[in-house]
Amino acid sequence: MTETVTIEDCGGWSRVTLNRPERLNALNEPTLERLLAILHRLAEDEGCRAVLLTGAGRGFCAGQDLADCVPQDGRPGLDLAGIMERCYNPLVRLIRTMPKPVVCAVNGVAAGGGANLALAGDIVVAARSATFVQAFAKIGLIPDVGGTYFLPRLVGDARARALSFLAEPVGAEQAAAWGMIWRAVDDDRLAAETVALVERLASQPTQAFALMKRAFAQSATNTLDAQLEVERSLQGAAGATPDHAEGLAAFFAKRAPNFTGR
Ligand code: T3D
Repeated sequence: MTETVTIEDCGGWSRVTLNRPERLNALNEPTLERLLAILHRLAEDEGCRAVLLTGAGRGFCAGQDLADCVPQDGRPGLDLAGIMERCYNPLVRLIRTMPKPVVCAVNGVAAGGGANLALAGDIVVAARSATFVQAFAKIGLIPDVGGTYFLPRLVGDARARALSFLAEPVGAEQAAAWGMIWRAVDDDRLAAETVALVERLASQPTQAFALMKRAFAQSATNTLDAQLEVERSLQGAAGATPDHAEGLAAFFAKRAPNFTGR
């Protein structure tokens, strides 16, 4: 049986691929459960120091599988609040809190929850032909999967509202120019560039990255004073890591550091 989400151990990092290309990698509940299980495993795996999330075929992810939303044979359609509680919200929280970087390689259209799944990544790189569309209004829904949180913070309130109300696609270059994503690259360079990026991240101080994620998570709602206190506390933890000692030793020895992720 073909898995709807595949995982490859690439030696120090892992590639996770959404794999329902005939549905533009739309997410049904078994797919979401498998994605969650894989990411939980990778979050715990100390041998995995970075994660690459991408899609098979011509799309990154078309969001919720809408076939499951339609009432059929006397069965009601999907309980939207329920699947958010069971799957989507834990997925966003997990990506944001897992103690290693998650890079999203957006290989094609990212729509609805698929767009916001991409934006949950720590670094988002998209193929130049990829588009991001807050498709929700077209089906009478509101942006979810973190959309109403991520979008205003990334692109500002005016653009967040227009993107949500109009449900118009944004191209990768525009998304990069607006600061919605890190970078747009030529389609035929996406795989190589994101692999190089994840390999680089996987050789860096993983504990410091985990602590950075905690600091950024808190900065969204903190005052400057509160955030300075967060930085003080987390820097204390970073300063106690072997990778900090290695970074210092490498600096004074004028050599490249050999970070172990501890
Ligand atoms: O709690 C909750 O609210 C639940 C969570 C919700 C989060 C959400 O994600 S809600 C939003 C769901 N997603 C959408 O509304 C996007 C729907 N798809 C589209 O608008 C378009 O397909 C795209 C803009 C993504 C791409 O358009 P295009 O023209 O490149 O491709 P296409 O021909 O529309 O799609 C290709 C196939 O994928 C097609 O199937 P077919 O005709 O070849 O058999 C299409 O039906 C299928 N597909 C695309 N998106 C979905 C899908 N099938 C099921 N669910 C989809 N979301």
